[in-house]
Amino acid sequence: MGPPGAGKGTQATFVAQHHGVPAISTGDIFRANVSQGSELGLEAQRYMDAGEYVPDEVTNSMVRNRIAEDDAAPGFLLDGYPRTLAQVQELDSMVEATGHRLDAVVVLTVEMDEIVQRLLQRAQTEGRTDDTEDVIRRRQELYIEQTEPLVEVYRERGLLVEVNGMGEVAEVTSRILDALDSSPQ
Ligand code: B4P
Repeated sequence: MGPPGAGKGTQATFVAQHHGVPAISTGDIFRANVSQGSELGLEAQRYMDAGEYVPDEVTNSMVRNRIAEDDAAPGFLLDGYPRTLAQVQELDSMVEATGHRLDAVVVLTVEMDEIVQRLLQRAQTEGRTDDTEDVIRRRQELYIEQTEPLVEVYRERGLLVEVNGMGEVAEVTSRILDALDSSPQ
């Protein structure tokens, strides 16, 4: 977890590789569907372009299907999911149904100025349609309203691993791997 631009997608790839499990990114799956022009993509695009969350029913059923695939059987890392309380509840039921358990929830903390700088830089290099100043602001608001409260939910469950997301990418990866190694789960 972490606000938009905290480095979730960047770090998920390295951490998943290290643990030999797939990184399942809801944002990436939505973007792949958008570029394929699928029905899911057409539905997701209007929300993403406005900086809004894609509705829970759509997101939940997509994740449910993805984690049922063979490569996720040994375990998986979720990037950008859950983002709402309804998604937390759905994830609990998916985890139980598949015989998995949640080992840890990593939250990346990054200063707001740095986040805006990273996303505006990405706008120039990747041209993502949701990296404009207005949409970035809306995505930050939604994170604070809907996703930040989940940090406390996972803290109470003893699953939270807070990691400083400032600094070089490789430095942050080492911090995450060390924190996971020393987490009690
Ligand atoms: P995401 O794809 O998750 O987009 P994001 O929050 O911006 O994170 P991302 O992973 O791309 O960025 P990162 O921080 O790695 O979601 C996009 C949209 O999809 C959402 O707004 C929503 O509409 C929809 N969606 C996704 N999941 C959903 C869900 N569960 N429910 C409902 N809707 C959902 O990196 C940002 C930039 O910083 C990159 O350019 C990177 O290169 C750079 N960077 C990273 N680490 C850095 C470092 N240490 N130093 C310098 N730069 C760094």
